[in-house]
Amino acid sequence: MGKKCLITSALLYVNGTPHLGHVIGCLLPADVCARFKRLQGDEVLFIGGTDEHGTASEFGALKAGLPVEVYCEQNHMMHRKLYEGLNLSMDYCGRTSSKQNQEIVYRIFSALDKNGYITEKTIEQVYSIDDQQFLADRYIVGTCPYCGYENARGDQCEHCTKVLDPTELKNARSAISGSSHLEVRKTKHLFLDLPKLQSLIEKWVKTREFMWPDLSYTIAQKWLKEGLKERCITRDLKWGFPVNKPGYEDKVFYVWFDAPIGYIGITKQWSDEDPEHRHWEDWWLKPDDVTYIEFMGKDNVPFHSVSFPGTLMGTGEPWTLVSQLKGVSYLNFNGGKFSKSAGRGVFLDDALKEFPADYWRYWMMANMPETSDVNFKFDAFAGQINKDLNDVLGNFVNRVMKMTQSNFGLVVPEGGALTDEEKQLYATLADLISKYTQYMNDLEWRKALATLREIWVEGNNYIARTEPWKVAKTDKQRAACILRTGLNLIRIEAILLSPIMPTFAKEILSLLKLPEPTGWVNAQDINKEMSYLAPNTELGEPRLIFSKITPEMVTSLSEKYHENDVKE
Ligand code: B3M
Ligand code: ZN
Repeated sequence: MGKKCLITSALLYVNGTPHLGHVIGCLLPADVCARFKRLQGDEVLFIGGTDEHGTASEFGALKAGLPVEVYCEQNHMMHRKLYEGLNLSMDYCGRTSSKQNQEIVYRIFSALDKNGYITEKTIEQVYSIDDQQFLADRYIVGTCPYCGYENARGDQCEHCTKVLDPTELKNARSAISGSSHLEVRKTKHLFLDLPKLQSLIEKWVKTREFMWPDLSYTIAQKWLKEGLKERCITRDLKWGFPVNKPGYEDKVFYVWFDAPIGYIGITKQWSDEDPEHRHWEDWWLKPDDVTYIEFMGKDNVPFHSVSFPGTLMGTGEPWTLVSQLKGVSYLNFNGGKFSKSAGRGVFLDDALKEFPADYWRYWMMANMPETSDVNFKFDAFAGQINKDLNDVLGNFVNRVMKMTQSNFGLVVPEGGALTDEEKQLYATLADLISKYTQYMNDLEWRKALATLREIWVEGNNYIARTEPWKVAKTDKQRAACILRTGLNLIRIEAILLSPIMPTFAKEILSLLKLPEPTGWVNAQDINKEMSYLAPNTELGEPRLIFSKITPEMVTSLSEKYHENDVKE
């Protein structure tokens, strides 16, 4: 086995259906990375799951009329099914509410407390007498003092976007029961002393300067420059882990405290299923053995680059800290955020009904919002699928297969020596493959995909230049060499594509009667790679792999998903 590589995708809130924005931000790039690293021979552990605690789940359960445990369990299963539909190769999909996570949360909290990084403070908070509970800011609704919107939330008015304090709202009421029987009460809470951890965190972040992409590093620096503030890590709620400290038994840990620790808790869930072979400590407490890569949307970067590492460092134990941290901007729909309540966007359940998972996977990886937000449009989606996958890649595969079949039957043609034409192609391929591999390693997705397309274009150009359909009439040997070269290139293209489009890559390989790939392509050894398929090896029957998305489909999808509806 190669190096140990731990990969985590942000844990999505269990309430609500995942949408394309979630997929692009964390689930998909984490999966592509995991598949790529496995092919490179690394020992990969890909961990994901659902983030379950907090008011959002309590509220969701209430609306669904279910006990919160049942609600979370059902939604967790729903997420799991969709992840399978998207073909995610997670080694374990767990839950932040698991008993294993509770164990790790207690262990980490106790160490922080013992080391003097936990402080106590009394704060004022809105209490709903009818709901018999304190309300988080966003669960207090009322009229916005700035724009008059009647359903403004206590933390922010969705209508005019002003950030609010719940005490500013007029006609304030509980979003849970609608009751306006509210009062401000004093309550004692625990805080993580981030100011005390600041210099430790700063020193560590500095070591990541050349490992994290700019976007992540800049966000971390911005937070550190502003100066870290103490962060409240407990809540007056019922749904969460009860705080393991005398005097706080009726409170639970804040969802953002136990969520990132969930990566460890979920690894322990995985490990507990087969304790003889799996040891979660090998991944989390032997940092020198492990490279740890995290994926998330940019709003989650501060928690992962600053507070979570700070939490782990404060314990004084040698926890594995993130090596590469990939945060990306947003995917928007019709110019705004995806929102189920506003009926805006394409949610994963629908997406998987409209097109094969791999079409989505390809488009999203090729259009990753790495530098700025990206807007989803069905016509652009269709345009790219039709051009890149059908006209370029699919066309190459199909032409080479068909010409081989008609001139030589269903076998790899024999004969013909390599010419300068092939030698030049090999050199170009070696260069592009090593670039592509480097971009994949650096998590530079757009550049990686652009390079992959260059490889496809090279293939087409080679066939256009060498004209095997003409040559076959006069020089069978030469045609054999060209088509054998083409067939070997199909194999390479399929392997390079497989982290991104695993199902279609497998289909393409099946045309060559080859199994799923088990290793990456070695650019240094291009001669060997390009002669993998020996003369006379049997081939499968040619068939079209990709299909086009018609303009009529685009129009109907655009209408169905209200892509261009005018917003109020
Ligand atoms: N649940 C936010 C989100 O779903 C949050 C991520 C937690 S990662 C540990 O976008
Ligand atoms: Zn407002």
